Amino acid sequence: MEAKFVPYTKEIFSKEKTLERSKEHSAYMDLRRTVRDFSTESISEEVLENIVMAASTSPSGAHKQPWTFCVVTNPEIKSKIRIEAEKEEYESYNGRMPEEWLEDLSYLGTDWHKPFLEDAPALIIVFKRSYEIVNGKKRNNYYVSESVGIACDFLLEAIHYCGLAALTHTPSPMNFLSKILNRPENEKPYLLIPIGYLAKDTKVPDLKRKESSEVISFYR
Ligand code: IYR
Repeated sequence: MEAKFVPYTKEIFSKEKTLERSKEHSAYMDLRRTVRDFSTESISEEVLENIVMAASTSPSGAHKQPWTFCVVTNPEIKSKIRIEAEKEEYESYNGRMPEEWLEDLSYLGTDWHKPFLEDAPALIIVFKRSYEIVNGKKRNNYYVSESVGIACDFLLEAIHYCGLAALTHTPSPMNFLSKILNRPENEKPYLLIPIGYLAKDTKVPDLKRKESSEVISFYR
């Protein structure tokens, strides 16, 4: 395909405004928390679609957009997912995860029970597509994990912006999702994201984020 460029511009702010916006945005992002308690209040399909389309604006290797977002609101499918996830998680919490891992998780208070998989009005299951079939032939995608990871980040930010909450859930292993959702061979489950409004009286772990000095090294 021949390169074709089109004009592009976006709003430019003064230095002061740039600083103000950087502070505002950082504080706003700091308000996002991972939650595990969702209200059963529904979310419209239009909202869900807009959130996914925001995620799909993410950059990707060779602009292949190597992702599929399965949006599950069907209660029977959610139940099936919960049953299979809990089977795997039961095994993980009872022998598959080493002591050190369980110790690192203990402050989260998690166990193999996953009620949020039914309570949350929607589950977004993100699949990564390692290749495409074009005219009967395999065509590679590139930097698939990085691309899909960034798209999930956009998804989480869109969810936060709408006043909704989410959990980045990775039942392990996740192959059961491919079966339940009948996904093609070129797709592998990447992340399961329950999304919804906060349940009343939601509590989150009292965690602290790292200081800037712990996460940034400036090379001036
Ligand atoms: N997947 C399990 C365990 C778990 C692992 C990590 I790393 C977490 O940050 C949280 C949980 C579960 O969902 O309970």
